[in-house]
Amino acid sequence: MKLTTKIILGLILGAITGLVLNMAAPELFKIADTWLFGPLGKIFINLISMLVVPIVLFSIILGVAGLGDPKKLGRIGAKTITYFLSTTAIALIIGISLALVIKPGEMGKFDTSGAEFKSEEAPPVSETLLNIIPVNPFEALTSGNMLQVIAFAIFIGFALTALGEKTKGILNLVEQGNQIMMFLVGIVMKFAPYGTFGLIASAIGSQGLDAIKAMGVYMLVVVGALFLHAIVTYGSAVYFLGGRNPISFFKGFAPAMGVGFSTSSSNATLPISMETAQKNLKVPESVSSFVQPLGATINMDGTAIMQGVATIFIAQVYNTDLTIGQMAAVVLTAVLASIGTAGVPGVGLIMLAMVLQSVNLPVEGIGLILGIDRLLDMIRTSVNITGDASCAVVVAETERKRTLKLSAGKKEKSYKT
Ligand code: DAS
Repeated sequence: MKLTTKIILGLILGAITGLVLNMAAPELFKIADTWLFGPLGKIFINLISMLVVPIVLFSIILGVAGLGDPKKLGRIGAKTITYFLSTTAIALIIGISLALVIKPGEMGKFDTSGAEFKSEEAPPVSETLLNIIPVNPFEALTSGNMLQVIAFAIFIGFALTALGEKTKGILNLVEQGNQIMMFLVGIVMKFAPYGTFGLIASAIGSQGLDAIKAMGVYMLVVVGALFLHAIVTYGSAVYFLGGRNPISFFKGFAPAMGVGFSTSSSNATLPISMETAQKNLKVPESVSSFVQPLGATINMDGTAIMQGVATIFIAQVYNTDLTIGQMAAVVLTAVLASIGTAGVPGVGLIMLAMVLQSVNLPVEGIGLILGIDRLLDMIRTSVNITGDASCAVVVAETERKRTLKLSAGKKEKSYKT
C-alpha cells in the first residue's frame, strides 16, 4: 500500500477513533490519550523534529554550493521572496473578502464576556530581520533559530564555492551528512501513519463536537478560503508558471500535506516536505533546499487566511466596521508578521494578536476562536507547506527555462561563428 494511502488511513481512523471514543466513553478516551494517542504522536513529532536543524543546515550549504554562482542565488532568492509575499497577500485578500461576504461574526450570539487571551509578544519584524545574522551560530543551531541557521548555511555554502578544491573534503562530508539525514527521513516516514493516527485521535477527540458546532460558520469560512487559495492560487501558479498539471502536483505532495496536517508544524514537517518535493515533484535539491526551509519560516499563507477571517470575525462580533485603510493595514501587518515567526503549532494565534492590535481590535476576541484553533491549525499548516512547495516548483521551472534559453543562445552564437 502506498505511503500516502497509509497516512490518509491513519488520519481518518484517528479522527473517527478520537471522536467516537470521546463521545461514547470520555474516561476511556482520556486513558487511551494518555497511554496511546499522546505517546504515538509525541514519538513521531520528536523523530521528525530531531532531523530539522541538520537537514536545513546540510541541504542549504549544499544548495548554495551547488548553485556555484552568487548571482544565481540572488536570482532565486528574489523570485522566492516575491512569490512568498504575493501569495500571502492574495491569501489575506481571499480570507478577508470571504469573511466580509459571509459575515460569520454576525451569525448568532457570541458571549464575549468570558473571552480572554494572553498573547506572548511576537518579536517585531525589524528585530527579526536584523537578527538574521547569528552572533553565535552554534547557539542558533542548538536553539533551532531557523532564520539564523539558514543565514549561517548560506555563508558556509558561499565559502565552499569560493574555496573550491581546498575544501572539497568538507563539501563531501556535508554531502554524506545530507545523505544520512535523508535516509533517516525515509525511516521516520515509515512510522508516519501511526504517528498521524495518534496525533489526530488526540487532537480531534479532545476538541469534541460542541466547540465545532458553536464555531461552525467561522470554521467553514476559514476552511473554504484555505481550499480556494490552495486550488486557485497554487493550482494556477504550478500550471501557468510551473508547467505542471495541478492534480499531479497535489497528489505528489500529498504525503507531506498529511504529515503537516497531523503535526500542525511546518518546521517539523520540513524534512518530509523536502523529500516529497524532490522525489515526487522532481524539484532539484538546490532549489528545494533553499526555498522550502525559508518558506517554512517566513511563508504562511494558510495562517494569513486564518488571520484575515479572524480579524473580520472579531470586528463583526464586537460591532466594529473596519475601513479600507484598516484592512490594508491588516494585510501588511499579517504579511510582515509571518516573517517573524517560525512554523510551529499555534504560532498563527500569536501573530493574530499583532494584527488585531494594528487595527485596535480587542485581543481578547481571540478567546472566542481558541477552542477550535487546533483543528484549523492542521489545515492551514498543510496549506503553508504546499505554498512553499508550489514556490519551489515555479522557481525550478523558471530556472530550467532560463538555462535552456541560454544554451540555445550559445548554440546559435557558435553556429553563426
Ligand atoms: N502551525 C503553524 C505552521 O507550522 C501555522 C499556524 O500556527 O498558523 O505553519
